[in-house]
Amino acid sequence: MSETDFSSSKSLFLGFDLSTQQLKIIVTNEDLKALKTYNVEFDSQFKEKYKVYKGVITPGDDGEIVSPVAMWLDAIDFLMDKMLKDKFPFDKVIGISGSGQQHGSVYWSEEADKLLKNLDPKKDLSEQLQKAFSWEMSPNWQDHSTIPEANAFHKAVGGKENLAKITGSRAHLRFTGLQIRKFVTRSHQKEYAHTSRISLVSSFVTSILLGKIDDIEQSDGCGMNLYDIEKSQYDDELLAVAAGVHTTLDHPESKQYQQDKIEELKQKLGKIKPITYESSGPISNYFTEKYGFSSKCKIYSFTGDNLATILSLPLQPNDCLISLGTSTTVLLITQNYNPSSQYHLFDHPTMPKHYMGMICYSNGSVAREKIRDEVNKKYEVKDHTNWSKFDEILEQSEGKPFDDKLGIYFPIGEIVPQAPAQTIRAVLSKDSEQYKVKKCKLDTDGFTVDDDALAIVESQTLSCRLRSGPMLSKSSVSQKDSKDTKEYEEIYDKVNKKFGKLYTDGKEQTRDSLLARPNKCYYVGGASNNQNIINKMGSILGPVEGNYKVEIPNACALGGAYKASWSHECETQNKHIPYDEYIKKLFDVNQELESFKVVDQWIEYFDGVGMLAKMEEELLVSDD
Ligand code: XUL
Repeated sequence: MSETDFSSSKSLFLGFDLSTQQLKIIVTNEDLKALKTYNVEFDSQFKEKYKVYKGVITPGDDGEIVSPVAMWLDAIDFLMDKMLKDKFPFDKVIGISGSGQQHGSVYWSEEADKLLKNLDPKKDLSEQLQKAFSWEMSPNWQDHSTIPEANAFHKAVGGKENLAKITGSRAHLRFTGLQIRKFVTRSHQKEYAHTSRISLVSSFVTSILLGKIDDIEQSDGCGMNLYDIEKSQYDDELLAVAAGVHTTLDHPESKQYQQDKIEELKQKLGKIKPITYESSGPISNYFTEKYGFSSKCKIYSFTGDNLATILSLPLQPNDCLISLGTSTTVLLITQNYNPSSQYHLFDHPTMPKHYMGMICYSNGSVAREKIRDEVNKKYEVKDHTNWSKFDEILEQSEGKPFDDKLGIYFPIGEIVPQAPAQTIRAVLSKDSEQYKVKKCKLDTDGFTVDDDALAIVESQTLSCRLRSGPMLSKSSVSQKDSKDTKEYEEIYDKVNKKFGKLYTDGKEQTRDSLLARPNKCYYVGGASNNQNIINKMGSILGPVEGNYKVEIPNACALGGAYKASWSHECETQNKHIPYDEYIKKLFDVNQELESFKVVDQWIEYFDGVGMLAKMEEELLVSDD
């Protein structure tokens, strides 16, 4: 891309994405048009210097996975140098925002403030900030060295459901609070004493850009297991756990000592920056002098990568973004704070009083591919990676009633529901109005390999439906179309009569959660290119406003750039512009969203809903 592409734009915005394996910067203009993406891969540039593999270091065999902080500093300089060589017009940039991998933490030393303030543009960041960290590493989200800490967090508040109620998530090994407890009590006691502040990866990058330590952004702060989402403040009991001074776990020497340690951690974490469009300040001299940024260029708070992803689309309440990669991830927007240990809720990064729900499944495409291989074996298709036969089975089922056969396929242990690797199949038998979910084996009760192909797509989708229901805002359907309410009421009664009360992850599915329908469903990632798979998913999920297939290759970086331009516009108009309205303009004009029609079988699939809920009760479960 040549200079002229930038020259036709009056002002530019940058969206950063500091992820595990690379740093990316996307450039957008005042019309939200993405003009260019720059990136640096850590392994290809810094393998020698930092000894990383896929961006991380695994020091031992205790599950510890870390990234060198100095490598990220080198990446910032490297990428900006690259832009400079490309004659990128830094002076046109008026706003920067972005995303960082979630949960990772950076430990600043007592000298950090001074060093950040006095950065010399003639030198590199990593060289000057060598002494700015009390620990030179940052725990990565793949770290799983904190099992004792997870137990401690659950114990402190009476279990995982209670922790999810307070913080939006049960204890996850990667969550910052657990990492901090390990740092304080097990791995780095001395370094903790010399830690002036703790940043998340997102606030670490803004601190560098601002030349001063920035506060943690509220929505990313929900990934710590420390922040009480409903009260919008840190939870003192959880801070006590993280600081290693919890009354029953750690038996601190006195109440005063405990209080002092909680306060100390609060100071190190600093304030949580509330959801806002207001900038955190101008970019620092280091960047204006070294690269030619304008001193008017403003830094807006960065957020977590999943949170930035939802900013790349005009998502409204009850919209779902379903990412079909190796794993399946569902991201949705809701105004309903209904937490569960099986999913995550975060504050929404731009829409106050809205939340982002996130469900992460480990069994996604690999599980489907295993069945595809079996189907190909049966039909003697030589190329086992060919999807034609699998697709044909799905295509033939289109619009046909649910066939009362379902399977749960977990070739690897599953996160949601938390369960070890296993496969179960079942048929729904109806003898004189009595419905029974009867477990069966392959090639018994008429269950064939072909049925597996359909059943895996159905059960994966039904699981999303069962678990997103409680998160979607109440009565999303009945508010939209009151004439349907009676019909839906009857459906609910029927389901109740057939299956009795339904439970998901130990919680009763209410009338509202079962009848909640998504507004729009967006499909992204590898398997969203398989039209048969997403047709089936769409017909089961039954979004009232339709199904869309989207391709957003740099979603997190783009979400960051959009956040910067939205913030800038709000600041210019001096008012909060609803985020979805602001970026919707782009999609209205460009019609970039590809909608597709499906046969809506939301009602018919209530039998599938009932079946899956009953089958999940029979799953082998794994402990925490
Ligand atoms: C989310 C999570 C990952 C990282 C990836 O909870 O841990 O998606 O954010 O960068």
